[in-house]
Amino acid sequence: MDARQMKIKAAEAALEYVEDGMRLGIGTGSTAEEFVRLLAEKVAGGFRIQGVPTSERTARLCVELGVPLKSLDELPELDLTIDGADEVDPQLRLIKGGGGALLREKIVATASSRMIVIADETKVVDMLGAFKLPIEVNSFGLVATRIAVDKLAARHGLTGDISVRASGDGPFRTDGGHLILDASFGRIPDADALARDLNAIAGVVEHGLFIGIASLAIIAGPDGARKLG
Ligand code: ABF
Repeated sequence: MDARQMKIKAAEAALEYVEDGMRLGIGTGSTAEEFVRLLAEKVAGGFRIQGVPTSERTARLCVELGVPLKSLDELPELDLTIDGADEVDPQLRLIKGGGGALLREKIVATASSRMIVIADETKVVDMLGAFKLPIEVNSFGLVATRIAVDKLAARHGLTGDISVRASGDGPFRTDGGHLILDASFGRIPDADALARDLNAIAGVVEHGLFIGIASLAIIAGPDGARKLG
């Protein structure tokens, strides 16, 4: 089974949790896109859901495939969010944001009664951190924010490069117009404390540590999909 087939397996399993009439947060990334394709087939078959996308990219795909969308302001309380992740640990802590959508993903996920992660088995880790931690920052005061993040990392015993994510010949900009720092911290022994401390830095808009948000992860491997959590 190749990577795409594994993503489809995880997406198929997640679809089992989607009930007719649900208010659904819809995630970003290639695994979430497989979920959207399957969801669109259910909608074409008469399934009534209302979706809230976590990125402009996801919104475009949903419109293209006929998945009905609302804004989060129109649907501020969601039943379920289905989204991908870059890393998943045994306590269902996540690193997300490789696709640059972490702020809206976290806003939508935390507006939902439940969040289910869909991922292939390459995302499962014993400890978060091999994947660079995305930190969404305001462009105002970027240098000061980067110094504050560096100092915070040192207090947590973390070292490693912290670089501004690039796109083409300039900095990457999120849907919200912010920049992203990718921090190569390596293994993060206390992700909960790091998440709390990052939130205290004024220039940090959001970070990719999703702690206590996912209630289930559906992990697909060569032998099919399994549940974590
Ligand atoms: C998105 O899913 C991002 O937070 C994360 O980076 C991405 C994972 O992408 P993929 O499913 O393509 O591996 O929600």
